[in-house]
Amino acid sequence: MPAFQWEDPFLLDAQLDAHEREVRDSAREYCERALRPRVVSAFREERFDREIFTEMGELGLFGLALPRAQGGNGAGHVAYGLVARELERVDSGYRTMLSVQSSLVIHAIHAYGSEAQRDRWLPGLLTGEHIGSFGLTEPEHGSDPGGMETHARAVDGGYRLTGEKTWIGNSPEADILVVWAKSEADQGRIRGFLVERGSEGLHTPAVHGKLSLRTSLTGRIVLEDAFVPEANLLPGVAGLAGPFGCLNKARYGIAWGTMGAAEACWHAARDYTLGREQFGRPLAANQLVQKKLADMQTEIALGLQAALRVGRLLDEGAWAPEMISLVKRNNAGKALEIARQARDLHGGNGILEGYPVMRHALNLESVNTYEGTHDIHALILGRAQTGIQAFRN
Ligand code: TGC
Ligand code: FAD
Repeated sequence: MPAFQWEDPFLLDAQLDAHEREVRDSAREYCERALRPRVVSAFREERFDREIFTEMGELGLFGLALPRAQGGNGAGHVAYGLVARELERVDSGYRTMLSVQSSLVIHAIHAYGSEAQRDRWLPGLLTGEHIGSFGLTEPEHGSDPGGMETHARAVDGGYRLTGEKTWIGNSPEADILVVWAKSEADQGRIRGFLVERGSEGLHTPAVHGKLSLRTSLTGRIVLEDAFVPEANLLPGVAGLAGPFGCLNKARYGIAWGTMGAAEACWHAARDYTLGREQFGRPLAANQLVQKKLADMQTEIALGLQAALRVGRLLDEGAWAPEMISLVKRNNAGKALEIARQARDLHGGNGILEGYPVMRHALNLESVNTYEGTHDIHALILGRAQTGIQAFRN
């Protein structure tokens, strides 16, 4: 009988193929060598390091789920998830960079773009030379993006876009912004537009004062009659299925990423409680503490298996969006709870920046909210099993 591996209870590693392990190991080496040393100061200073994009690009991390014929790595959805897990083990902000660039922007152009748009934008996005951004959320329309007010008016040679997007990852530095807007020329249906940096009428101020995800940049997209040429309309999709098609990919990656953050917190809590003594013995010798560690181990082992299962189904083309809602919701919520518990187990030290637990807990507050809040995914799952939508009257 094989010995129980406490840190990998269901032998996840043995369920990966050699290429997936290779991708995971190279991402882990990069994260430990290049990201971990800068994360504490980057979070403290709310510092966005643009070169992280080219570093990730050099490793081929942005094209993992894209076929080789399209310039991608062809490694598949599980490899992509494994990389998200490694990045978020260091900081959710670094995984956010991957999610936005890869799932929300590269996927949008790959899935819905013309040949010319793919040729023009994908190479630079895959290397990280170009940074992408994805504008769906508006100040008055977050969980209900179908209510968006941003609209496109057809003019000679293209469109004029007016409106405002907020909470947009990377927008202040982005070279290309995928903006979703209602097109007057298309009976008000939602269409995707590629808005280029430097477009007249485009402004992308940063959102400051975040107490969460401080290593990644968040901003607004303000469009004041901004001109977008006809050639920059994404031709392959109309309606909310467009942005949701990208969100499926990103939400799936979050299911893996959050487990990386949770593992970091669990391991930190185990190390800390083994090392610190109170009442003459290690904290880890107390039943209450061991129960918390066992709960963390259990939720992480289950969450990783679920993410792996959905990844395999994505690769096989046998998935449904609700599966992704289930794992995004569960894993983000469980990771947040684990981070809070780990912070508690560190006592007063848990609030110091030298320990990772408070930073992870703060980050996971955002992760539990973006890409569909915990409760919105509950409503998606509720609708699927009752046939009744409970979002609106
Ligand atoms: P509903 O009537 O359900 O659907 C409208 C149309 O969309 C289609 N659809 C999907 N297609 C593909 N995948 C999915 N997951 C889909 N969900 C819906 C649907 O078939 C329909 O198509 P059609 O052709 O019939 O028009 O839409 P609704 O307006 O009732 O929406 C319901 C709800 C609440 C589920 C939805 O609006 C929702 O998911 N809200 C959450 C919003 C959200 O997730 N925003 C994310 C913004 S981006 C972000 O947060 C990036 S964070 C950065 C990072 O990842 O790090
Ligand atoms: P609201 O929709 O106002 O929700 C507030 C609360 O009400 C939540 O608890 C919600 O669950 C609840 N609620 C809403 N409707 C219902 C209902 N019908 N029934 C029950 N409860 C309900 N968006 C992008 O487009 N691109 C990005 O790159 C991006 N990056 C982000 C980065 C960060 C750091 C953050 C915080 C957000 C980002 N977002 C982005 C936006 C994100 O997707 C939204 O914040 C999220 O969808 C929730 O919308 P909201 O903030 O407007 O909250």
